[in-house]
Amino acid sequence: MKDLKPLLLLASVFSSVTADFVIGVVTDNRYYVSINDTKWFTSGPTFCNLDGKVFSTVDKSMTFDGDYVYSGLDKLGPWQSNTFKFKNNDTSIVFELKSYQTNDIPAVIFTMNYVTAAKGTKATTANKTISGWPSFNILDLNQTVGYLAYSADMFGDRKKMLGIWGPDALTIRDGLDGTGPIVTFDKLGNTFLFAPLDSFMTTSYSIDRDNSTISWGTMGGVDEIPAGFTYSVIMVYSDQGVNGVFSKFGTIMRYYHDKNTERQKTDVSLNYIGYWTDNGGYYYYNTEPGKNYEQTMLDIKQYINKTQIPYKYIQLDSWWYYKDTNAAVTKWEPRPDIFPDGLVKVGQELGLPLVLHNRYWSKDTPYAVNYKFLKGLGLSVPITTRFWDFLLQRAKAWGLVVYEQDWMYVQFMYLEVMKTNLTLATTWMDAMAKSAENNDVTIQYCMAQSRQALQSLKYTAVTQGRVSDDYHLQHDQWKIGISSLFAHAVGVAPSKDTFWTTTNQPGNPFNTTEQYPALQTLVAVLSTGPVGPSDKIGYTNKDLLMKCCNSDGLILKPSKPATAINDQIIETAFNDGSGASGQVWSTYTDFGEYNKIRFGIIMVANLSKPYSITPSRASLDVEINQYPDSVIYDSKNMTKSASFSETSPFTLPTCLLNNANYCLYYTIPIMKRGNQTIIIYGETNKFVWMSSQRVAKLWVDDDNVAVTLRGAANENVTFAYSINGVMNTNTYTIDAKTHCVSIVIYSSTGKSPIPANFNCTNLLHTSAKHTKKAQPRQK
Ligand SMILES: *[C@@H]1O[C@H](CO)[C@@H](O)[C@H](O)[C@H]1NC(C)=O
Ligand SMILES: *[C@@H]1O[C@H](CO)[C@@H](O)[C@H](O)[C@H]1NC(C)=O
Ligand SMILES: *[C@@H]1O[C@H](CO)[C@@H](O)[C@H](O)[C@H]1NC(C)=O
Ligand SMILES: *[C@@H]1O[C@H](CO)[C@@H](O)[C@H](O)[C@H]1NC(C)=O
Ligand SMILES: *[C@@H]1O[C@H](CO)[C@@H](O)[C@H](O)[C@H]1NC(C)=O
Ligand SMILES: *[C@@H]1O[C@H](CO)[C@@H](O)[C@H](O)[C@H]1NC(C)=O
Ligand SMILES: *[C@@H]1O[C@H](CO)[C@@H](O)[C@H](O)[C@H]1NC(C)=O
Ligand SMILES: *[C@@H]1O[C@H](CO)[C@@H](O)[C@H](O)[C@H]1NC(C)=O
Ligand SMILES: *[C@@H]1O[C@H](CO)[C@@H](O)[C@H](O)[C@H]1NC(C)=O
Ligand SMILES: *[C@@H]1O[C@H](CO)[C@@H](O)[C@H](O)[C@H]1NC(C)=O
Ligand SMILES: *[C@@H]1O[C@H](CO)[C@@H](O)[C@H](O)[C@H]1NC(C)=O
Ligand SMILES: CC(=O)N[C@H]1CO[C@H](CO)[C@@H](O)[C@@H]1O
Repeated sequence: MKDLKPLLLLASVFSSVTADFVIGVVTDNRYYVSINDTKWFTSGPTFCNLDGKVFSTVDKSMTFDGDYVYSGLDKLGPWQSNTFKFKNNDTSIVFELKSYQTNDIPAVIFTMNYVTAAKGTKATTANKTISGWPSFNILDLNQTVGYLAYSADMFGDRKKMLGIWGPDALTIRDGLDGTGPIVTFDKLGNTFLFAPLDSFMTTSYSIDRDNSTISWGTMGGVDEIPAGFTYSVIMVYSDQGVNGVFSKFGTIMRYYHDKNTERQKTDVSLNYIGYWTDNGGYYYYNTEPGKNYEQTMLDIKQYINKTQIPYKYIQLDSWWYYKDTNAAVTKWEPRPDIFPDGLVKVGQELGLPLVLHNRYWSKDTPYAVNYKFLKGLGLSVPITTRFWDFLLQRAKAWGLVVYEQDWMYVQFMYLEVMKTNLTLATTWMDAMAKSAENNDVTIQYCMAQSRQALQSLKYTAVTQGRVSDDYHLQHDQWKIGISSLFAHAVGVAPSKDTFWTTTNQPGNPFNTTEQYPALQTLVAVLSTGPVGPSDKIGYTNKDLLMKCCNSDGLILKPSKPATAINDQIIETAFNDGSGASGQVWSTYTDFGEYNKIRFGIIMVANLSKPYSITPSRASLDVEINQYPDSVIYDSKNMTKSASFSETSPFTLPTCLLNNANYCLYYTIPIMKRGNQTIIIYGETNKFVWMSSQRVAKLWVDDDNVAVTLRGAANENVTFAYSINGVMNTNTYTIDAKTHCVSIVIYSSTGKSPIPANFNCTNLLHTSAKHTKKAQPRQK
């Protein structure tokens, strides 16, 4: 590589604490990425298929009409580009490498632009790509760099791979089902993430295992490209490890695609607990002895009434509609043997809005008479908004609020034309999401591939996604700390799926037990996604479950999903004892817009040896300038506390599943006012001590420390704080008129900083707007 003389350093140096990230471009379409003078990536061959031939820089059948340097300003900021123009006969293609002149966007974007139409582009197999841009050599970096590659469905969780970058990385899955974000990292925090920036449904990467290269491009089945088509791949850098890079990537992607996550705030299933009947649930294809499903659902309702568990919706899985012999749905309508009185009536009797599950469509669906469906292998796919309008509007009369689209990946993989047509997959997904938006329904994606997860950046309606296998199908499906990183980045709340709150549930269809009900409940709460138990009637541990919520069933949750810390990911990749040997996840709740006050949570499970943690190792310093001096508490022993800062690490002890389920730690900023040291613990009888759902406002300035709590009318809230080490734990009753109660912990003036008429009613998360039942449509 000695001859690599930079012609131009683009955006060149992104300075960071640990290193300088340099993207260098040399003449003739060659580029590299280095950290502190060590090249992590050097360019592989640029190529593209045209007229049945492969044009490549390797055999010089692809050459460029010079290197052009441009600069400009786009949505992300000021940029500079190196541009290479290739021409063959009438076809003209531009390859662009763009970087940003600001440390806010430590990213490089590679774009391939077909200026004119191209024909005869398809590759030898659909898994390959029809072009290579960017393309990198998979270098042997002497065991210093690890990787994490998301692959297959469940947001890339199902076949994700971690290992050491270099020859071992050649086993990374690629192609149509394999492609997902790839993250590479060293042990110091230097991290790069690669993912498509757009054209999600048609962009893949392909690994050339003979030549040790990885190339991004349009999927191999596409044989024709219209003039003006482009795709881009983004590479993002962070010196804060995998958590840091996903945070940057997410911020950039959500902004670039205008992903509006506000709809999550009014999605009942993300804000309140609900009862589930999906795979792993007690009543999944299982009714009460001698009863049909309608009677069983009413028994469940009666149990809810009796126990006063404040469920705010019910999920009905695939057992209620019509399917063919291929288990594909023919009619998405209630079967009379399931609901003899019909779903409108049952919906009314349940008195709760519904999350309704759906599968892939049958080739013989009668709906194909009136609406356009494309037929594939054992299934068919609807592609018009008109169809979804029909489907969703009718279901709203049953009480539908969330549409759960399962089997996302098969609808892409088992319809040949999806893999050859440049627009079809997007048309299919657009139609579903746009109709949901128009009908005020939200969507959960289930079994979604990475490309579909990324596509959800385009849709406000897609508020949630399943990020691991079905409950009870895989005993450790609760391990969502890695897939949640990806889901959160694309603005989707991760769902861990249903769970049981008690160990033994006699007569269950899985002939199994739940060894870790408390861990399951905790993981659901920390996910920020749905919290939906599926216990047998009479078998819910209400005390455990209600640690999730206020008395109204409102989930008290952190500001972002709990995610695996960098050192858990490093240990999984390197397997050399240098990281955390088990599950160590972190999350936090932020108060305040600009000067964030951050309360952290560290969850530990199955940790086989002690691990020393600091705020930065816990990624609690991501997205804030400085992590405040804090204390750390062990939830199992409140008298055990230690100071917690970069210079005061805390040693997490071994925490084995069978002994403890989990271990849980809380970090709390220390507030000093006058001669007082104030520590606000919060609601220590809930999983999340400090949640923005409970704490409507923290009044913190030089003269005051006060909190305003909100909740259900007359709800009693236990809230704790300490002053100079003296603990105050009291029960406060929420005012029925304002839905508030305030506690002044410190005031230098002796006066409360809280306006007398402060009213929490408008600040309450309310499901009212979306629980209203639509009127049944005229048939
Ligand atoms: C990069 O260089 C800086 C000094 O310039 C050094 O402090 C740092 O440890 C280096 N980082 C890596 C990843 O080598
Ligand atoms: C197109 O370019 C190829 C070289 O890539 C050449 O062999 C062929 O004759 C050209 N065809 C036309 C119609 O110009
Ligand atoms: C690879 O690592 C070993 C051990 O750390 C070191 O001795 C060797 O010089 C390194 N090789 C290269 C090419 O960096
Ligand atoms: C395509 O790639 C996937 C994932 O890497 C692999 O499982 C599958 O066998 C490949 N299919 C073909 C036809 O090569
Ligand atoms: C549940 O309670 C509500 C309100 O008291 C009542 O209207 C309903 O009939 C009860 N449902 C069942 C199934 O017991
Ligand atoms: C792709 O599918 C769309 C929608 O069915 C169709 O209009 C278009 O012609 C197809 N494109 C190609 C190249 O077949
Ligand atoms: C259920 O599991 C137990 C223990 O694994 C086994 O002994 C029993 O035969 C199983 N019963 C059924 C019906 O599968
Ligand atoms: C709690 O921690 C304190 C201080 O480390 C210790 O003395 C006490 O024994 C612990 N209590 C329990 C129940 O573990
Ligand atoms: C703290 O300061 C207040 C007045 O500012 C004083 O009344 C009080 O005694 C002091 N407390 C301690 C523990 O020093
Ligand atoms: C709250 O506590 C008070 C005092 O113990 C009690 O009177 C009231 O009924 C409680 N409220 C609720 C909703 O349980
Ligand atoms: C609080 O706000 C709600 C909604 O705006 C209003 O109905 C209620 O009267 C207010 N309560 C008080 C005590 O101001
Ligand atoms: C694109 C490319 O570099 N292909 C090469 C991969 O390796 C084989 C065997 O070494 C070569 O024949 C190809 O040219």
